Amino acid sequence: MNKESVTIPKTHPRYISLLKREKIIDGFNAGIVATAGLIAHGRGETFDYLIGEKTQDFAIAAEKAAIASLKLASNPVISINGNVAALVPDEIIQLSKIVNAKLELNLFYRTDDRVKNINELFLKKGVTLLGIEPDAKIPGLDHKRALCSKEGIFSADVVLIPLEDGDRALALKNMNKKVIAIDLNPLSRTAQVSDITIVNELTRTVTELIEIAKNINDSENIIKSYNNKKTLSDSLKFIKERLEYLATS
Ligand code: PTJ
Repeated sequence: MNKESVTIPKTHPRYISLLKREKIIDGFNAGIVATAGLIAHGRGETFDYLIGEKTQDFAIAAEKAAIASLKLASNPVISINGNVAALVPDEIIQLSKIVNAKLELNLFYRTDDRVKNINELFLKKGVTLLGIEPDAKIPGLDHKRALCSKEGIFSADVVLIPLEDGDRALALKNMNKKVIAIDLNPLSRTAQVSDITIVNELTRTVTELIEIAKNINDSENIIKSYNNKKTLSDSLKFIKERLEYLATS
């Protein structure tokens, strides 16, 4: 354990962001978050600054398309990694129930210890994750990150991948799945190859997805009119215009 003891006062102007950082550090100390998960989180914080640490319209459009796709799917699966387990374990369970999706552990940095720790975290919440004892492989990927479950990711038609690595996102696309990414970096390979890219922070996104799922109707039309190229373009334009405004005001 290598944890500095800090209490973040609620009055701190960046309280919410610091609380998420603490959850990631706690997750790291509990053997849930990968070392690289700390770096990934920091990169996410940077991009969150660029979009104003708020959900923007381009994210709402993608979130609606994501829920419409999950609801119409025949075998939807939500992929769980260390950062998801540390930041939104309860919310992701709630979302999976509302959209009838399976939850599958799928780690980039897969170790027996991390599998055990994340499995136990969810078991304590009454949820059995798929992918603990994998029985299939995502074709075209080397090493353990290809491991998956036949009844889950392997046979899924729609997969929600929060904070994914670009290679695996592409490998899932090559299996003809509809891929929904949550990624604050609109330039990442994951963001670029996915069918629906939610350029938004994970915690905000999952909370919003739950609310959208409760109220959505007209899923077919939402999907028909959704354009991911536009979402990515709108997110980059938003960042450009925001920086121009901040630089000149
Ligand atoms: O738990 P594991 O072993 O499966 O590993 C998980 C990580 C995230 C370490 C692994 O998938 C990885 O290395 O991912 P990358 O390639 O670092 O990509 C993570 C992406 O998520 C980056 O584009 C970040 O900007 C973005 N990101 C980080 N934190 C958040 C985020 N996006 C949304 N919300 C966040 N909180």
